[in-house]
Amino acid sequence: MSSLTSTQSGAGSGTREREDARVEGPARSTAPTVAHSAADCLARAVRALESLQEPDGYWKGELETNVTIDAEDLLLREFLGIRTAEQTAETARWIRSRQADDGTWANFHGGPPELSTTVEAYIALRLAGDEPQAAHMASAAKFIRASGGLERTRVFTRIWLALFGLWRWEDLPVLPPELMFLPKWVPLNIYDFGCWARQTVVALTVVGAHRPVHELDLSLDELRSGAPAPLAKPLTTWAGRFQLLDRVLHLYERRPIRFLRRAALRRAENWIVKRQEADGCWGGIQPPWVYSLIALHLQGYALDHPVVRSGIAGLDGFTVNDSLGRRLEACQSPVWDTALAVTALADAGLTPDDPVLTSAARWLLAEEIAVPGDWSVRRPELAPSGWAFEFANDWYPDIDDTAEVVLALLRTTEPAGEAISRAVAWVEGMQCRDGGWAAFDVDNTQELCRELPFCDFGELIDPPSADVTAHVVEVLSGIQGSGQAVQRGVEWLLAAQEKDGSWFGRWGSNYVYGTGAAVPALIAAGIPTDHPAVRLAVSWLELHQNDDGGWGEDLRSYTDVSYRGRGPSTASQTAWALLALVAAGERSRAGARAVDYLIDTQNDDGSWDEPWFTGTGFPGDFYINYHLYRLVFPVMALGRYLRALGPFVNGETDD
Ligand code: R19
Repeated sequence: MSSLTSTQSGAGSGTREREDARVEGPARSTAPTVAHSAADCLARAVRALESLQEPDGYWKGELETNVTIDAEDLLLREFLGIRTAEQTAETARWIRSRQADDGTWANFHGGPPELSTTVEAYIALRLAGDEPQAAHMASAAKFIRASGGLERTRVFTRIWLALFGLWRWEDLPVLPPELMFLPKWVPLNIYDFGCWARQTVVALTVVGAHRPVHELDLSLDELRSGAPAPLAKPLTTWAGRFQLLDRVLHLYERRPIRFLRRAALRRAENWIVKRQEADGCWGGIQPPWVYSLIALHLQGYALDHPVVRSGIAGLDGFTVNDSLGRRLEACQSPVWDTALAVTALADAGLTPDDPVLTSAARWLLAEEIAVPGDWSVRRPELAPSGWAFEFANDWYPDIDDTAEVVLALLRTTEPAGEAISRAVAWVEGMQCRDGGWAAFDVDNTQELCRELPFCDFGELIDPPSADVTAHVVEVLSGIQGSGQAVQRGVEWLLAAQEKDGSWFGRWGSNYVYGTGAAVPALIAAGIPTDHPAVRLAVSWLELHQNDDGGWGEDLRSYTDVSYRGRGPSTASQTAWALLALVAAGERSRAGARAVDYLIDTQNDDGSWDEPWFTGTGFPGDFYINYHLYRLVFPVMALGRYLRALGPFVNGETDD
């Protein structure tokens, strides 16, 4: 740890300007130069963040996930017959670069080997010409067989195998397109699924009805373990009953009612076509995009059909190509990144009329959604508004982004009153019946979706979460007339607090994220800093601070309680904890040590290294490394820390 603590020199200097940091002597090229103070550290980080703003006013950090996405990109291209040698070589290079020494692939940095991801990566490398005898392939195959082989992979992986004749369609769960006919009040209708799963499921009902096989010139026998299908679950469980239903559906699949099947496929096809976005994507995320392209192609849409053409072309906009190889972003986060960057820079002391902030606000205002989406199925009377996470995703604005965008708009002088009013009304209208907020839909809580044999990967529903509810409570607390919605939200949050004082993080990892969101929200809503819930949260954070002064939480915390609040320190997670401590009015050593951690670990370029994934797509199954988190959250936290210390500078600190 640096001998100069932030409170001694940073707060003592009382500076919070954006001017060039005071750097003693020339920057050393070997070891990073440690900032002299919190203010210095912040100034460097602010410059780094400002330098990443795009000319149009937005920010967009890379959204890193795992090689499943890259492998499936090659498989999609192979299936459609558009795979090129160059794409294949470049993607293969990236996939090989992510392989662990033991030959496996994980779903997140430092994570355990993951069977389905390893299988998909292996197939992609076989497409690229890597021979099973090669050492890196043989070690992957050994792991795959030892983990149960192809027989134990997730359903999505086996669907890909079936598409290439490497698995029998008969041995996959059935999800018939007739699902499209279930009205919205019947359990398991498509609107019971979270929107990401809904779009994926609709496309896959079409694919499953066609049962296409595109033979490959390779067998994967080296990946089979010979393991029998898992034993049937008892009929006393929903899983068991759905397995029985699945057997019935397999019989139906042999001779579906022709006119019904045709009408169902037509309905699914129209549903999909209607939801394609301006940039060619579906829902802004890879799974529905890829399966929708395959579904439409099977329905007779040729490669030069405008829908298919723009769908394929749009993938280029999600492709990163650099010295490490070619990879695909599973999703893109420009709206989210921009909202967070604006708030962070405002916290760091940029004035509300700073062109950096006003240009970002103008870009955000142009992204407001003006049309109804799937959310309006449950809220037909509610006027459209809100923001999506991505560049183009008008069908699926989300409440989390909308809350963060409004928080950002409130920090600039750019006139935004009308957009803010529309957004606030929309968010209030999207409150769930229990008082919480989910990401995309109202009361999307049908847990039976999770029991379908088809659904063994990812989250299937979108119930309210502490992090989204906290962001909404935080923004609505500053809005006149939102008192009742806020009060119900606060009650929801207080009830959702874990016994140990933390909150679960649904979209960020994990309890540090949830707690870092909930505490500032409760304080914004007027809960006093000496409230027992706040005190308990502070003690939980202090108890989980690492010796280096930072916080970190391993993603295994989603599946193993012993990892809760534990893991190597990262810049973003340290910042989340610091945000909570500052909001709670803490002046203990913990905050100063957190600042020291950030000072000590900052790079010369003002940012931080963060190979660890701190974002969550689906607890347990899918994780995200948001490349801007390492910068926006430290800027936000350091800015607030220095501001909170403002009245105390030149004097008393705990050091
Ligand atoms: C907060 C803002 N958020 C509320 C929005 C976060 C968006 C995160 C990006 C999500 O990207 C995805 C989404 C879905 C999938 C899937 C998937 C898995 C199972 C089924 Br069924 C359907 C889809 C796989 O990868 C994804 C990536 C931060």
